[in-house]
Parts: sequence; C-alpha cells; structure tokens
Amino acid sequence: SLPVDAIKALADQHPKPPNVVFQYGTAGFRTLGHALDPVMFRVGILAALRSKRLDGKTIGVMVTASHNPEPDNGVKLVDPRGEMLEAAWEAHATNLANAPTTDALIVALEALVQNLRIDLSKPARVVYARDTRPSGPALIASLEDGFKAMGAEARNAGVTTTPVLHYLVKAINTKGTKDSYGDDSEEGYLQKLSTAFKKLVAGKPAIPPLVIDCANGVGAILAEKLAKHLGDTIPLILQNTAIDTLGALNNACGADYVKTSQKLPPSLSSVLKPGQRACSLDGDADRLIYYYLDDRGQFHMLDGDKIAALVAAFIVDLTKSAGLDDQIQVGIVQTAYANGGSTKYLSERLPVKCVPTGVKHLHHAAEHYDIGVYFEANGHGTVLFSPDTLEKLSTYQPSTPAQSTALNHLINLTNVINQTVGDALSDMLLVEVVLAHRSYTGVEWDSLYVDLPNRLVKVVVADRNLFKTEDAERRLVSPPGLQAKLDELVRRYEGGRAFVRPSGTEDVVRVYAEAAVRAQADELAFRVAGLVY
Ligand code: 16G
Ligand code: ZN
Repeated sequence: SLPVDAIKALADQHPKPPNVVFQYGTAGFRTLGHALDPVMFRVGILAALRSKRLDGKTIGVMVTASHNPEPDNGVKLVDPRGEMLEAAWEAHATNLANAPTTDALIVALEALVQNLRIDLSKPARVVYARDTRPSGPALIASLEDGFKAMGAEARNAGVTTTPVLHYLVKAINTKGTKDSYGDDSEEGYLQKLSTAFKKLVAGKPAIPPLVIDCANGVGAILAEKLAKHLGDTIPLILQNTAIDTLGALNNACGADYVKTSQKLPPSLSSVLKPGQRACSLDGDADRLIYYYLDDRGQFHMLDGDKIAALVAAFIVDLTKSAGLDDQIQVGIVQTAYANGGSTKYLSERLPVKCVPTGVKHLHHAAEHYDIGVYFEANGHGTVLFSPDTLEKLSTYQPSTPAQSTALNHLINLTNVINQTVGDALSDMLLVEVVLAHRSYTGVEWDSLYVDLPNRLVKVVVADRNLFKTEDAERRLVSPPGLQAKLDELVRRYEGGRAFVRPSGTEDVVRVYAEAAVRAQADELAFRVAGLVY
C-alpha cells in the first residue's frame, strides 16, 4: 500500500496555496518559480508511481523553464525511452498538483494507484536535473521530498540541459541491452556526439570559427565541455556564458529572443564579423537558431525551418548515394508556424506533414517515416531513424566505394543526432556537418528558399480556452464565425496566410501572419489580432 504516513508528513511541508490552479501543459508545469514548491513535491511522487507502473523503468524529471524569463521555472517528466510523458498521465499530473490539502492528495493518490493498477511493490527509479535558474535548488529539494516519500531510487544528474536528461533516461533504460544507447553520463553523451562528428567532417577543409550565444544558461556549461571534446575540429567562440549573473538568463539573447525579435542579440554586435556564422541556444539548450550578418551588416536568420530544409535535403542525397533511396523514405514534420517558403520548398521534394504545436506531436508524427525530420520554426527539432532503418543501415551491403562512404555517413549521423528530443548542441553539429559537406556559408544555406515576411503577436484575452482549432491549428472552430472573418481578411493580402491559436504555455492567444511583403505581413497580423481581441 501507499506509504501514507511518510507522504503526509512531507506533504505538510509543501502545502498548496488556495486559489491557484496548475496545469500540465505543452511544456509540463510552468509558472513563476516560487509558486512551484507544492507542484514539485507532487511531481516527485508521480514520477515514482509512473516508474512503478512501468516495472521500475527509470523516469526522468527536468526542472527548467527553457526560454522563459529567469524568474519562471517549470518541471516535466520524461518517459523511459527518453520521450515526453504519455499524454494520459498529463491529466494525472494536473489532478495531483491541484489537490487542495494533504488529505485530498492522499485520496487522489489512492484513486490513481487503484485505477491504473499500479503495483506498489515494484521499484521506483528516477533521474533528475535542473537548469541554472536561481529558483532551481529549492525546487529540487521539494522534488526530492516527493521521491523520499515514495522511497524512490533517485539519481541526481545535477545542472544540465534538457536534452542531456532525455539522453540519460534512454541510456539508463537500455543499459546492457542490445539497444544500448550509450554510456549513461553527460561525458558519454558528449563523447558519442563528438566522435561521430569528427568522423563526418574528416578530410573536409578546416571549419571556420562558430560563435555560440549560450543565452547565459546551462548551454554554456555543456558547450564548454563539448568544445573540449571537439578540440580543433571546430573552433567554438562561446558568448553569453554568464550563468551566475542574476537577470542575465535569456535576457536580450538566446534562441527565442532572436526568433521573435528577428534581430542579432546586442551583445554579439561587437563580436560577429560579416559573413561569420553564429547561433543562439535557449535557456535549456534544446532550441537552436543560426544567423549571420551580410557584407552590408544586414541580419539574416536561419531558423528551424531553414535547418529542416538543409538537413533533409542532405539526408535524401545520402540515401540516394548509398543506393538506399528506394528502401528508405525521408519525410518532414512541421507546424503551422513553418514559413510558407519552407513548406513550398520542402513539399516539392519530400512528403511534408503538418501537426499541432508541441514536441510530442512532431516527434510522434516523425516516427511514422523511415527517417523523420522534424523542426519547429522556433528551432526545436531533431531527426528520427526508425528501428527498421537502423537495422537496414547496419546490414546493408554497399556495392561501390561511393555507396559505402554514403552509408557510413548515414550511420554516423544516427550518432550525432539525439534520437530522444531536439538538442541545440547536437543539431549545431549536424548543421556544421552539412555545411562542411556542401561547402556552404550562411549565404548559400539561406538561399535554399526565401522566407516570406511574417509577424507573430500575442493577444491577452479574457478566456483563451474559448479558442479551439482544427487542421493542425490552422483553422479556428471556435469562437463561432471568427474563422470566416479571418478568411475574408487574409484574401485581401498577396501571399497572405494567418492563423490564431491559444498558447499552451502562457495565458494568451497567438496570432501568426505572413504575406509577400513585410508591411503587409505586419498589417495582417495586427488586423487579425484586432478580430481576436
Ligand atoms: C513549448 C514546446 C514547444 C512549443 C512551445 C509553444 C516542448 C518541449 N516545447 O516550448 O515545442 O513550440 O511550447 O508554446 O514541447 P505556446 O503553446 O505557448 O505557443
Ligand atoms: Zn528550451
């Protein structure tokens, strides 16, 4: 049975204040850090229960609020294969987090154990980590109380990135099996990435230095370790590494800043030389945006869509060169935010699927391809190789030296790319591999297709839950009549496209618009926002 006394004693130290409602959304629980203490404790218990339910497999818990402001924090659970928590359990998490009292929490837990037939005699194993936020240590202590209440075997992975935590979960759960994903340590991961990277760029001309904006977050720590592993294969110039400076995290820097403001972080203006490649990570290093300044000092952004186009075309070419293109199909997954220019470019070459926002949707859709490339425009994404594809790659007999080389490249790519979730640093190595193979600078990469001017606006509304969408969030079904008005408006703009969706992470509604020219995209976005408001 449940260790009720232990839970009660500790739960009383993490009471839930009245009048707050928590919700496990797209990014787990996310709000102001100081509000999360009771949530952390309960998430600790839930993680232990999920592990027991899955026969003692290790569950991951990541404490981060990613690209959000420094005072925010959050927590999300990672399933045994390194993936996002199964959707059905999101509701259980929300339910536990909102139990008003210790007694109500016990009742909710007992119901959960019964309904899900959780065998409490099974072991509970968890691995957890946090980003660099100042609220992190206290929240971790609360989480640990949750583990303690359940007697879980808990491994502290310390301060690391979200993708490293996902990697650890998969590595721990596959340890000693034929599917072993690698050594279950941060070092093991960096070793895996850098070894594969070095093989992929061997024999290519020297790679020019790359500037990395680490968003003053945990990515700085990992990037520095990665740089040691890479040696002189690629010189990394780390910027915005002030992880101990209060208020610096994601402040006027980082992937989200660059993507939303479509600007160079001011801190890089004296560092970046014309033509030089740079990239920004976000606060937990799972998003990546590239950019460069042209000879006239003009800023050019290479976002998640541009990364998808670069990478997908490269992988398709490799499958052809390997003689595997009739056996391995490459496909793309995007969201409604994908720039119309990218969707046109990609769909002329590959199958493209559009899904609702959120990594879990993209990831699951990508699993349906032999090789599934998914990237959100915001820079989160990865490439998934199906188990069949991995098997094919390992048993295929190439018939020419050229085929053999291409095959080896494909195999090395499976190791440079994180198969559990998008990782800014792994994606960065992937991009660098393709640029090196293609002899591209940012300019050639950028010219694969032309981005349509676009604008994103947030609108604060009385109740965002009134906004319901269909067709992968591209159309509104509620409030009634609004979509018809939107269609009418969009028709008046050349190359116009717009959609409205409720945010899954903030209490706002988001409006996205694009059009053939800048001023029209801006105008369309603000007029649609006017309809919503
Ligand atoms: C979260 C999602 C990201 C999505 C964003 C949308 C994960 C790990 N992250 O950051 O994929 O693009 O939310 O936020 O799922 P929104 O619903 O507020 O627009
Ligand atoms: Zn992130």
